[in-house]
Amino acid sequence: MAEAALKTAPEKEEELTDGFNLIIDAMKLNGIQTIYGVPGIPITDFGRMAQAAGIRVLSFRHEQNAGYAAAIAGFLTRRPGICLTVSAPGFLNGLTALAHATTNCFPMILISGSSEREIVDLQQGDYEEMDQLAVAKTMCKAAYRVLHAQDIGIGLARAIRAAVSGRPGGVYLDLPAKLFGQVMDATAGKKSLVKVIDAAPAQLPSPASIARALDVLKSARKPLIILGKGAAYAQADDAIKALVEKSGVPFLPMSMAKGLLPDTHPQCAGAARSTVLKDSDVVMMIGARLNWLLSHGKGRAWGDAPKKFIQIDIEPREMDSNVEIAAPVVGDIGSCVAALLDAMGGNWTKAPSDWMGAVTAKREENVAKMAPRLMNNNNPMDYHGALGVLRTIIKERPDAVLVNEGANTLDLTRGVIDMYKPRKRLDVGTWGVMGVGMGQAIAAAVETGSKVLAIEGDSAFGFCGMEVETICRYNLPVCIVVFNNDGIYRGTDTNKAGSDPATTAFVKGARYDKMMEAFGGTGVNATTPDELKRAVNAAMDSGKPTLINAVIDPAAGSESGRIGNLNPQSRLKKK
Ligand code: ADP
Ligand code: TZD
Ligand code: MG
Repeated sequence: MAEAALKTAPEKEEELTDGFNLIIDAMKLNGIQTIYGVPGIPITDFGRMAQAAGIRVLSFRHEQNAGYAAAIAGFLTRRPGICLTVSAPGFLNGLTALAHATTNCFPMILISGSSEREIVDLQQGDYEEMDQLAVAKTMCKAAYRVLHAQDIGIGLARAIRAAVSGRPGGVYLDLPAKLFGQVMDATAGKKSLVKVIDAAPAQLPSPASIARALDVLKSARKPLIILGKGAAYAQADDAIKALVEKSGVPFLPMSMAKGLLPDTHPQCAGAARSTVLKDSDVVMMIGARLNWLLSHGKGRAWGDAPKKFIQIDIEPREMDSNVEIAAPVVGDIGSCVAALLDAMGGNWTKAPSDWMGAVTAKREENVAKMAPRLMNNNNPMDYHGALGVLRTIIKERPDAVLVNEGANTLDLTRGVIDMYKPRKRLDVGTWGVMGVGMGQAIAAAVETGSKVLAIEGDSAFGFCGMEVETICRYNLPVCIVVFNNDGIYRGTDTNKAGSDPATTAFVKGARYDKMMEAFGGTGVNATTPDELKRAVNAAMDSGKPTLINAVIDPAAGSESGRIGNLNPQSRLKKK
């Protein structure tokens, strides 16, 4: 009946709408203000119409970067970031980012146009033919296809809800070419739209789980709180601060949770990481998983002393995933932390002060050890000399967003640069994926209006570098610093078997700053910490798109940065 209604020629007076307009109306109804994507058949006109209707449509040079932008927009806003692509190849280019969003628990919707179902399903060779829905299903939290204009409202509502409710993640929405032009009665169309009410409902923890968690915490002599990016995502900043301070427990921020409480907070154990992992007896995880980034909660990094884990997470299946969880607290972080605070009451006894004292002593020792290295004026620059000046620049500009990727460039930046505010540090996330930098920088500028400093390894930058044109085109306040050490980890490798360059070495003395100049931005070549400081300060003050080629000693880095132990040879040796 629906098909017939669509095909019948409409009566003259009847007001009509179509798939294009219904998708736009459904997006606007649900507060979607920004789309990140790449145009082409069958979504070019849709992009134009969305832009004309007041949605900001940012055109990228590659879908993967648009996808990374959408993924991090989801992290920053708690609303699904939208990535829009063409069919098969464009869809596949976006898919890496969709899987990345799912892995990192960021809400995102990948919307791809697709080819004619009848032709695709008979594999008759349509333009950009692919069964995209089937491919997407294994990579994301949910995947939907809309075939009829009157289902657009429901389709988008399902996608939004799936992305943000429970554990957030990536959702695929398949829109076949034919859908866009489908015509229907405008009044019926309007009625078919759905405004999603309470898309991510609060999930309250059970009172018993709260009591159990506090019993375990009370029993601790050396407690530790680990804050993960789920805690940053939850935007329960004040409650988390109150819990940490009321408990008197040292806290360790995971990479993207840095700044949730300032790294300079007296209870921050960031600079005493190995000590607190080894010596703690009770560990409370808040929005962090015991995956490879925490050595799965066992082994040498965690020491020999028995440990009890308290874990706060919205996903019940996360509990006991790697080790036994003594006190699982399942719910959204805002509700769980509020319930804990409430149950702690007015006269909670703080964690033993000798423990906090020991952590502070270790932290001060480590900070003092690093200080002189950060002030070195070596020529060529090493990582510490360069990071010493960037650390001050972020200290002076705590509202700037720091984007960071690479190997040594990532690990050393994370260790050296203190963060002061929540959700200001964006990086490679759970996978350690290279190429997220430019997408993240663009989305951070667009979603927060803040200035962005992107510290990029030269290899990492190569995965997404063409987006400097996008940054210039939209005139975004992004300053990129490429740590140019002529290669992956180091620029000194040689190939002993032939005349090809070594697999990890790049063109020596490359000038990435020229790439920015090609599109009208500012390019600077910096060979000393002083030059670097001057150039970054100028860029952060002016907000003009800038790329600084920071020349780093090719011999300064180490293989795989801080995770060389995960290379197959090292793993074999360990066994
Ligand atoms: P990190 O890498 O920083 O350790 P992970 O990505 O491993 O962090 O862990 C994030 C965790 O946070 C996930 O297990 C996810 O289910 C959880 N999470 C995300 N949002 C919320 C929320 N609002 N409430 C509770 N848990 C959440
Ligand atoms: N491809 C993707 C998508 N992600 C990856 N993590 C890698 C490849 C492997 N890889 C790393 O894990 S780090 C890295 C690669 C290629 C680049 C390191 O070089 P860099 O940083 O120049 O970015 P440093 O400062 O030279 O270590
Ligand atoms: Mg490098």
